[in-house]
Amino acid sequence: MTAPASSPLLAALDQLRVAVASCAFPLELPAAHQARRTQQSVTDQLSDYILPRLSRLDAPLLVVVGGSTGAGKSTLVNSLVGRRVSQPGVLRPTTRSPVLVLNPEDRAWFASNRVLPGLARTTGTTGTAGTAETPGTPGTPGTPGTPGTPGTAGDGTAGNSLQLATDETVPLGLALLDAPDVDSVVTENREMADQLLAAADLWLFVTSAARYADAVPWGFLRRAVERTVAVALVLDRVAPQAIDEISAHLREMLDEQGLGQAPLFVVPEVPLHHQGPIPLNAVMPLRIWLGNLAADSAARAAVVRQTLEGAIVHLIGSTPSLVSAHVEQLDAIGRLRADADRIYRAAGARVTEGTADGSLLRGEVLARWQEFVGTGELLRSLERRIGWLRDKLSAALRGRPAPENELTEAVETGLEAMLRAAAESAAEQTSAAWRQTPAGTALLEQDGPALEYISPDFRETASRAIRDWQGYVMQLVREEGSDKRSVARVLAYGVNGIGVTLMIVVFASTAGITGAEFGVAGGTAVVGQKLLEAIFGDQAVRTLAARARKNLDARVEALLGAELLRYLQRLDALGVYPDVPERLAAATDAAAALR
Ligand SMILES: Nc1nc2c(ncn2[C@@H]2O[C@H](COP(=O)(O)OP(=O)(O)O)[C@@H](O)[C@H]2O)c(=O)[nH]1
Ligand SMILES: [Mg+2]
Repeated sequence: MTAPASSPLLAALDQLRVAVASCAFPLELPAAHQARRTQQSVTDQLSDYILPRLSRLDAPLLVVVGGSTGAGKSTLVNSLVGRRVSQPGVLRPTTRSPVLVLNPEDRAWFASNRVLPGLARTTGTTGTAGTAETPGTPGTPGTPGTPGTPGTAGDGTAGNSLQLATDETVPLGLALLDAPDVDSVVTENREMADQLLAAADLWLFVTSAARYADAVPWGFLRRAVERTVAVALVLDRVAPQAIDEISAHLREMLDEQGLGQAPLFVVPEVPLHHQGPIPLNAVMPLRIWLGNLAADSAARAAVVRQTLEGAIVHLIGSTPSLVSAHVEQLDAIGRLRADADRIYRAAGARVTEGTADGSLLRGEVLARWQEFVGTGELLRSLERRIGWLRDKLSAALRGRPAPENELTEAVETGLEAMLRAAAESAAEQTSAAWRQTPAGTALLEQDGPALEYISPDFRETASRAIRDWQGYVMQLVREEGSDKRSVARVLAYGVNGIGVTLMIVVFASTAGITGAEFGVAGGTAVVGQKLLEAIFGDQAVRTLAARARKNLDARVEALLGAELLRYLQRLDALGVYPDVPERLAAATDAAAALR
């Protein structure tokens, strides 16, 4: 086999890796948990095994020795090598850094970060032959709670590291990795075992006479079958008189599970001296088999091809579940977004309506307006005595010490209260809508601004927006008043008085201007309407009112839009992108076509 460093398949799988990495499952939805695991295992499988292996098909074979606690893995590795490279013993369920034993000439390949790039390499104490030996501890497997023991092989705090041990006895082209127990009580160990087996070209699965029927190892073996990983088995620690019976039973089980073709080596249990090695003759068949495999490049290539193809097929088969889990996230986010959008749009519409239908012409605003134009009396006599009213009005506008300022303030207060009520109710409704799902609830409870309430600076922002609008209305009046025909009258009534009158007219623009049904609000505004018409003419008043209204609507929309944005930002921050499913599906198809 050659080294297709830039093969199309390699490029396609690298694309697939990128696409898989761009999937995101931040919301707790039904498929999320499994999808995160699948994403992790697919990513690991690509970077730990498929990509490095595919880029160097002729690289040394990685044989991972796996199995349950106490099966005899470490002892077996030590016995095959002929010295203690990995610490045996089951007394210390600590995090262990697995030991990789290899021929010194294969060192470059495994020392580089091409294989298992996530694991740092350590070399034990001296970096020469015998490095992984445990100084001063033969026969004393140590006590729990001494993780600091210097130089303890295969032990210690470096959970995410790989310990390299070189030895001439390891055949060139083949490395043995003593993996943590697949059923370790330490989670990190189990996960590490999982990751290492996923990086193997060949599983050397060790089981013991006492444990060969256990469920956990069989779970692993089934996975190997599923992915067509090359597997060889060692039935370890069998009492010599039970060898026939137990190996026959195990063979039967292997047949049933689709592993009938896997080589099986039986190692009889013999008394060991201080956790020492198994006598050489007991491991000789296995040692010879491994040696032959290492020496036969065609056999090695066949093992690689089998495991690699199985891994790629499995990988390609697992991306649809990632696509659908990502779509599940997108759908949930879409619903949350739609809830927030709908509620804030409705709130905006309510404010727009409320600032036009006369609702604002109540309470303080109404009182100030009446004070501003005179008395309620004036309103009642409006229809008959419009000319007289105009005189009275102008007197009122000129004669009083700026009552329009109080009216302007009342308008600001009234408008601010209306906006705030709308924003408060929208925040309440949106959080209630989000609370209906666990995913939405989790989002609300995330760190950050409390979304159940309006923004802390809402009142201030709203007041500023209203004052800016009032300033805009005054400016409109000033501009309109600069016209020769009206300048005198504008001066007579005062820009502020006319401006605030225009506001009142805007607030009743759907409520009475058309005439037929004057409520209090309509009647109230009609006075202003008549006044403005007298100053500017009907057409100009209509235009002014329309411009003032448009400007107000835009400000309301901006204010509520900023409130809504807080929710949308929280959704955006999840990093679930809509183009991912398509890209992942395309990358999968591309890889599948090249396989
Ligand atoms: N008598 C005997 N003891 C063994 C044999 N293999 C392993 N052991 C002991 O069983 C314990 C666990 O072995 P170890 O190699 O650490 O198993 P691992 O957990 O699979 O790595 C150690 O105390 C070993 O000395 C064997 O063939 N014969
Ligand atoms: Mg061990």
